[in-house]
Amino acid sequence: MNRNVGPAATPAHLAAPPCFRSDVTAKMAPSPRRRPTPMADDKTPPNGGDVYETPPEPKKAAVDMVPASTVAEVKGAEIVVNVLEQLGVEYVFGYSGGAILEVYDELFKDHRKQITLVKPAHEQLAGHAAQGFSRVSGKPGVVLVTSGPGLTNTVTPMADAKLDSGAIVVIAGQVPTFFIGTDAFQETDAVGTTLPHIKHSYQVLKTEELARVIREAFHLCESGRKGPVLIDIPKDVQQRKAAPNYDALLDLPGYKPTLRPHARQIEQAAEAINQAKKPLFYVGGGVTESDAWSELRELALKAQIPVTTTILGLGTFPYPHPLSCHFLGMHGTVVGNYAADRCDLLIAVGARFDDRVTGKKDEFAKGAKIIHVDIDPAEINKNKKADIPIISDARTALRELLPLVKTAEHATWVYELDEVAKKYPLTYKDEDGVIKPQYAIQTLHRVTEGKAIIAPGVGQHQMWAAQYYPVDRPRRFVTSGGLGTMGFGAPAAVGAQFAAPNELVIDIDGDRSFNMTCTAMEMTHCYDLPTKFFIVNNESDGMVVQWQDKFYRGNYAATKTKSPEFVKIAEGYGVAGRKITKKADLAKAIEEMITHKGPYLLDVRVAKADVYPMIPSNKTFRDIILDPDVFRP
Ligand SMILES: Cc1cc2nc3c(=O)[nH]c(=O)nc-3n(C[C@H](O)[C@H](O)[C@H](O)COP(=O)(O)OP(=O)(O)OC[C@H]3O[C@@H](n4cnc5c(N)ncnc54)[C@H](O)[C@@H]3O)c2cc1C
Ligand SMILES: Cc1ncc(C[n+]2csc(CCOP(=O)(O)OP(=O)(O)O)c2C)c(N)n1
Ligand SMILES: [Mg+2]
Repeated sequence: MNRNVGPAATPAHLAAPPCFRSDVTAKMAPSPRRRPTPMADDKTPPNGGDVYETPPEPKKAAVDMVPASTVAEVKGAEIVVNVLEQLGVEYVFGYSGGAILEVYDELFKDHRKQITLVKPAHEQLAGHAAQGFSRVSGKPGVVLVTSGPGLTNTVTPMADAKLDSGAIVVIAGQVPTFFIGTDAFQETDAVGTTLPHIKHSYQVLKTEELARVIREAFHLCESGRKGPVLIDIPKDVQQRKAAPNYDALLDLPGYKPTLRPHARQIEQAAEAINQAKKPLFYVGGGVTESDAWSELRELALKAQIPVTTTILGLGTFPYPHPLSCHFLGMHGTVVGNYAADRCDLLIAVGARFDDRVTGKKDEFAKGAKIIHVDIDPAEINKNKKADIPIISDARTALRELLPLVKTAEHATWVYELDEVAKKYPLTYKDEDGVIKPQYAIQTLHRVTEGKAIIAPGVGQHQMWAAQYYPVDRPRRFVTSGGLGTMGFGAPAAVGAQFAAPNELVIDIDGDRSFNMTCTAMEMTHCYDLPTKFFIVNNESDGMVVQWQDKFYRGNYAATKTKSPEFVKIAEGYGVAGRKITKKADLAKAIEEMITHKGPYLLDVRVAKADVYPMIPSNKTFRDIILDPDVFRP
């Protein structure tokens, strides 16, 4: 906190940079990953194909039917809730406290029927639940917290959403403007604290600005490359009255996501695809978020182009399928990684060449020409040089490619990959007498017929879930990829359940991940949700144990932990449950779990195992480690 700013300071002297204050025209803060638009060649015009996305018209609220000048003044808190209603918000995930009490009070007035507040045990859970909701529904998830600890507890979900391009809007209370800078009770510099972890943030210093700022925040959150947006609202701004202007124009001159590709780049890409002998689609979260999966399928089938996805792109292409190589990367399939290694054209769509995918960057897809379709220019050439960059929404780019790409067979290439897939399938050595974790997830997949929405924690179980619980549609594998946040699964599953109330939603969790956020069970009980918690319990931080075995002489520093009795904890939260130690009991127990009407926890005690295949960090496809119990050297 800046101690030079005394109590007498006016808001204009605050430490926050002007672009984050609502009393000046909002401008995009330069994101660390925002860089100039790269060009395919010097003939490409700047901002090739640039299209300004017109912000959606706000829905009219009853109060909005009369001109702003004649509208009675109302409290800021009322404006906040009115705008949320106008934007169609149905769920808000949050926890109350002094600095946000005004908004909570308004939200709970008798006439308010539209928005349900979902209250978890901790603000971190609110953030992950909002992300789970957003991933499954495609709409922004909304978080409402108090200042100080309420806000700081949401930093992890914001960082998580930032790395995975998740759409959450966090509305936080702040101490009154006249206390800002005084180390007041529960004061934190919300904008400063969260700066690296958000797409954009606001501190609203004038009640008159609230309506515009909230609408702008939602627009920023869900347009272009999605991402978390923070709105910090001092208490007196919530309390003061102003005439709401719900129709105020959004003023974002510096924010113009490029949604349509440049025609020349599309032509170049189509030509490269038509000439390629070994093309490969490498698709990620951008295809999920732009809902481009039907265009992807159409194009892949038309030109017989094999597809591999990242774990954030799971479900964008069906698996199993003759053209599917499932997912690639550190724990991806042999065939997915082989395909990336041997292709002559890599068509990356909405994927960001993350190191968990590429390993050693210089060696990744070394012999291939690269087409890179991404909505964020900063991603182009960031990790891997693109021969043909296409800055565009994935769906639009694929649509425009479709008529230009010729029907093709690529039979030799597809056959080659099929042979590799047959020779090196995803497999493990099963054993009687113990439950192998892979077997547990495979059995879950079989009994549920692969129909569930999955939200894993982080660790080995997450990778096995990706491998052995294939989903046939996007938005059904909700995971923390970039930040790898243990504890994500349980609250994200609850958020996903709100988005899909009639679907089977399962948190496939690790014992240690679940232990971090198992209080999420409280929400299932309080809001009458049927969410299931499937704990792959190896009584350890299994993923870390695996690394300690491989790289730290098996020195299990702080990674073996006796598990709590999760069934007893579940009981305390009103959640039914059962512990399974025998393989023979597993399938029946899963059936019991899914037929049970309410929430249910299955604590499955599994044997120690390693995740294979594995390409160690910063290594190449040639360094891939296969399961020694299956593929004997
Ligand atoms: C223990 C652990 C192990 C992991 N191992 C693997 C692994 O083996 N394989 C793997 O794949 N991942 C793995 N991950 C996840 C990994 O860390 C990354 O999160 C993931 O690979 C990134 O996926 P993505 O490239 O699809 O990127 P995302 O983070 O989903 O980024 C999406 C990209 O698409 C762009 N985009 C967004 N919207 C649009 C749009 N509308 N149109 C066009 N572009 C758009 C964005 O700008 C961005 O570049 C692991 C994670 C953990 C925790
Ligand atoms: C919040 C957080 N702390 C630490 C880590 C580092 N980490 C990654 S996986 C893992 C162990 C996960 O254990 P568990 O949830 O039981 O899953 P398992 O690997 O055993 O399947 C740890 C500690 C992390 N990703 N997130
Ligand atoms: Mg574990």
